[in-house]
Amino acid sequence: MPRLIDLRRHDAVSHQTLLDGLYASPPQVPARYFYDELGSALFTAITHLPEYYPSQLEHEIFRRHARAMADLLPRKATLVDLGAGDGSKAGALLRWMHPAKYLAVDIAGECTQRSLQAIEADYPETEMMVLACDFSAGLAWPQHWRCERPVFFFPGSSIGNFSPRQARSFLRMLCQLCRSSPQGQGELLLGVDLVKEHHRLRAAYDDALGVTAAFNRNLLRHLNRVIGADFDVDRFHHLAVFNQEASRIEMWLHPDADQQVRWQQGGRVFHEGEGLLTECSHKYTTEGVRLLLASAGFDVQHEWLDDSRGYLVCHARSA
Ligand code: AVI
Repeated sequence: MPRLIDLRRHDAVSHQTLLDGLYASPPQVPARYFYDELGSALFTAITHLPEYYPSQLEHEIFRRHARAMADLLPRKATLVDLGAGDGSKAGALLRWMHPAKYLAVDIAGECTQRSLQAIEADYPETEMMVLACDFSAGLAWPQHWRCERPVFFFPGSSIGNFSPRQARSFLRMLCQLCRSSPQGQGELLLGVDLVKEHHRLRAAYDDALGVTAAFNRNLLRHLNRVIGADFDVDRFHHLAVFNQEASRIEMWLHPDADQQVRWQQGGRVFHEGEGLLTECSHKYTTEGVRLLLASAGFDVQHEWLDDSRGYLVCHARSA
């Protein structure tokens, strides 16, 4: 069973960020609250939906090019999979790359650990470990851990869930970790969803089966548990809009009428017409990705696009 190191912070600080967001105007909730057990399962279901093209396009790129990518990466590397989930996205790389270590980082560490247990035997030359943490708030190595030849793997266009400014600081932080590795250098493989026809973007976040709607509304159930709130989940509906100015999909939960919601030591009215912002998913241009990486201290080495030019995988090296 891969070792699990738990660096999650169940502290007052992350709680306070959540409460500040709930009192803000418009109210908002950090996207990490999507991912309880059910939320993680619903997200996996989303990645199988025909409308959710990012997974399909990225999969196509890795299916075609994983071997070439692996050839470009250092031998005996440490593959650091950010938001590893069940480890399936890293599968194609693991197969060709044979890294010395595979460090799967995920907030739902136990789910990841269970998934890795099932595949561990297929990669006997790779030591597997799980780091349970909310890496969006920062990433630190476990004590005494030496990260040799780091290759950060950040697929799934999760970079899009940061604002452009947060994305830059996050990538800068990765670049610093590369520079502070024993070799003074490291690599990044980044998957990014690109701007495309609006109807296609919207459909990906508002699918016909309502799986994304369930994923969004499940966040309220999760809040009911973590802060003892009494959101009436049935009274909130899912909305996905493309904000062209900010080049991002926004997911909202709108109450069907004014809703008084209480939680431990607080509460507020969520007004009809005033939604709760649950997620932003920024969509980039190829040029935008290059600029972002350069501003964070990375040099782009290679780029791979799918046939429709809707999704980009970038290989960059810390400068
Ligand atoms: C995890 N992240 C990249 C997904 C996205 O596309 O922004 C989360 C998601 N939300 C709704 N569908 C998928």
